[in-house]
Amino acid sequence: WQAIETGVGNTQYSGQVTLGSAQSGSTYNLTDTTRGNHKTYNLNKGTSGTGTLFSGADDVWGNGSPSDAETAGADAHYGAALTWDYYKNVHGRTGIRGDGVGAYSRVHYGNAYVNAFWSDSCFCMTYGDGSANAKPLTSIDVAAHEMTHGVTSNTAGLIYSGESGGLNEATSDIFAAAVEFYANNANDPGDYLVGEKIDINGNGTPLRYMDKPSKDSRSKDYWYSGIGSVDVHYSSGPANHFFYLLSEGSGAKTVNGVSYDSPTVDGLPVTGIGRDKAELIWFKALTTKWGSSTNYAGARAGTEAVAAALYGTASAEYKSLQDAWAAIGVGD
Ligand code: ASN
Ligand code: ZN
Repeated sequence: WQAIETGVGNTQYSGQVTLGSAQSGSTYNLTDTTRGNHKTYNLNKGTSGTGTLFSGADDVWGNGSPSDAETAGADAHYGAALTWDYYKNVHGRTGIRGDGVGAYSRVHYGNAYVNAFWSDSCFCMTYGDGSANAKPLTSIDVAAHEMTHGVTSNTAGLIYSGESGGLNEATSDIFAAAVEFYANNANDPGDYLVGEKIDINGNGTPLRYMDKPSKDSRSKDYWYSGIGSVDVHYSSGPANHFFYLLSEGSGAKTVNGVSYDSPTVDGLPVTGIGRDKAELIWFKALTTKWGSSTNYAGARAGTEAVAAALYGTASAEYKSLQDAWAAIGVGD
């Protein structure tokens, strides 16, 4: 038996936050009893198993510095909780499979490992500590990105190669941004950047940009025949770009203090419909229209079916949707 507790997390990227924890005897542990018993484990540089469940004599986790092993645990546990809350409260999906069952997180994977990943086989997500073990990949957007791989795997099942792989990656980036906005955390405000807190390039630039993906010098801005042979983290570019355009529209814009300037391949403007509607369309297409081998053309068709049902084909939303697909080179 474990009592439901509310702990305090002193995170590296998101300031002081509330964490779901449990109390067993005189010991607290990072088990989020109100979110499917999601647990967070310390691998302590190991690369297999679960290491040890974070636990301690008080319900305070981390001190904001990566030198305290609990800090990355606090960030990861917080990111998982936000992602759980986002899917439940915004889309009515309780847990990755929609069955109320939590996954688990593992932090301190390997030595100075610069990646994070979702695994279907453990139904868990795992985080390295980043360069010099000082930049753990545990920011809100990275956690939401990895957890969303679990959602995609249990819904459309987009195969992780070719165009479906790019759509799979974009889905993780899109909901990473969505969760970050949803979190409304003063230390990590919502943006259309991926990985802006973890300094993965060592010069303060983010891993990916959704307004103009080619700013990372690798991602594609527009669809073209043959994009399916590009790494999925770059063939995601057009879909990320589509989501930005549908949400915010083309041209220059500043959101939460970040400036964007989104181009269109046809040179025609796109009028944004707002992030909430764009997220709803993407989520419904993912969960009710797409399948494992959906490509960009199929993605367009699925979102059109969703938007037609939600808003009608004569609506401003439907027009913007068509314009945004055309703007990234996906015709109907
Ligand atoms: N962090 C990467 C991702 O989630 C790991 C991978 O390449 N699968 O996409
Ligand atoms: Zn990914």
